[in-house]
Amino acid sequence: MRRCRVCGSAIEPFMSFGPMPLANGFLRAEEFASEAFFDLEVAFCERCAMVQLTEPVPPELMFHEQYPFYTSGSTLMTAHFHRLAAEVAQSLAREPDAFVVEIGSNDGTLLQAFSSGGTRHLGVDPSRNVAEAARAKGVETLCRFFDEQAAREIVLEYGQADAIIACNCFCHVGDLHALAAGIRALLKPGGLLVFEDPYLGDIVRLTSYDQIYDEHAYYFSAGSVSAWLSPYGLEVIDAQPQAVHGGSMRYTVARKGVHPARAGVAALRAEESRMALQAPHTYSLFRRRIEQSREALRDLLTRLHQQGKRVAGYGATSKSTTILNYCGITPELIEYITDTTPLKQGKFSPGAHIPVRSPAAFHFDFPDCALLFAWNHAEEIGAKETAFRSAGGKWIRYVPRVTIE
Ligand code: DWN
Ligand code: ZN
Repeated sequence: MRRCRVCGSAIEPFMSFGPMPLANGFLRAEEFASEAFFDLEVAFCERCAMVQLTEPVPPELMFHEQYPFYTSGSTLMTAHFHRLAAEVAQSLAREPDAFVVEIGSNDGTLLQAFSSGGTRHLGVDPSRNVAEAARAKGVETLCRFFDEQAAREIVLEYGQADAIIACNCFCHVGDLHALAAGIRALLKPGGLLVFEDPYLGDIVRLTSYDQIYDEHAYYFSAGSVSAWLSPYGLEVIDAQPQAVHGGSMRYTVARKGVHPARAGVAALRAEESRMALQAPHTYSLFRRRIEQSREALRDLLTRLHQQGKRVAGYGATSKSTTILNYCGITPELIEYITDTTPLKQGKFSPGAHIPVRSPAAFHFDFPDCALLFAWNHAEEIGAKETAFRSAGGKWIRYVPRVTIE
């Protein structure tokens, strides 16, 4: 029997995607034979409401010295993180010698705003290549996984933190108890934790099931976050929806009773009741919509192939690994995927083995259609790919439903 990794209750998966490779396991042809696969199954806990993977993949396999995702790859995301940094900096304006820690600091995109202003800061990230990119920007970075032990060592060297920030990080941490114990140890009594992750309500509403992959071990809601943090003496005091990454939630957390809760928390809890995020039938319906979305996408790609149309993927995202493998999309249906990340170019996509090429290949000879795997960056990509549209190119999207236009 499987157990909820937050509250220990028995859980059953509501959806199985079958065997999946590492979402960011871009590989060379000579590595195909040794590629590892893991069962991707997702469950809802009726007691604490946490939606979670049933079999988390060992973190060292996912986060290492060749982690191919760089936060700075999107201009709009960079601007988003600079705005968040400015907000946190403002809240710390009266703190003498404030200390800010970012967990999952990647290439230092957010902390750079603090380092350039001379604020005491520390990034923590287990992936060596991105940690080194951050250091090269002047961002002080500790290259390791964050847990209670790491927190205690940071406190010994720097003292407790006035603010802890984590963006698109906590949902990646398999052991949420080690994480919460670390936060409790690191946060100053009056300090604030601000974290954001893809929001379960948006994933269910938009059927954006491609957010479900090995690195995302949890899909948070206000209800499940409160159930997780409460035993550690922590409470959510604000929740603000964010448009980024196809719908994220920014939670502000403090020690219980230290700061008053703001209106955002009650509003979100009411919205979660309205959406029935605490009810198991919501997830059976979600599964049915996922299956329908798969059929619609396969039908469209098969039809385009029969018509002799050339289709390329746009953005070799982690999310695309779920789509490609769950929908059984082969290099016959998608010729290649274009992506700006040098670490992915010249390799093949995990599992489906579709070649990844630079944007130059896309611009040199536009395909008839582009399947937008990086749909969460549609605004930024649409603005720079106007020539593709002018040449008659069509975008295929699958969130919130399969369309071609
Ligand atoms: O949670 C996570 C998020 C924050 O980032 C991680 N688990 C891993 C990663 O997920 P992802 O790979 O799904 O993220 P993105 O931001 O949707 O990836 C965009 C991809 O598209 C990158 O490989 C860069 C590429 N790209 C591009 O080729 N042209 C992106 C933009 C904006 C572009 O114009
Ligand atoms: Zn639970």
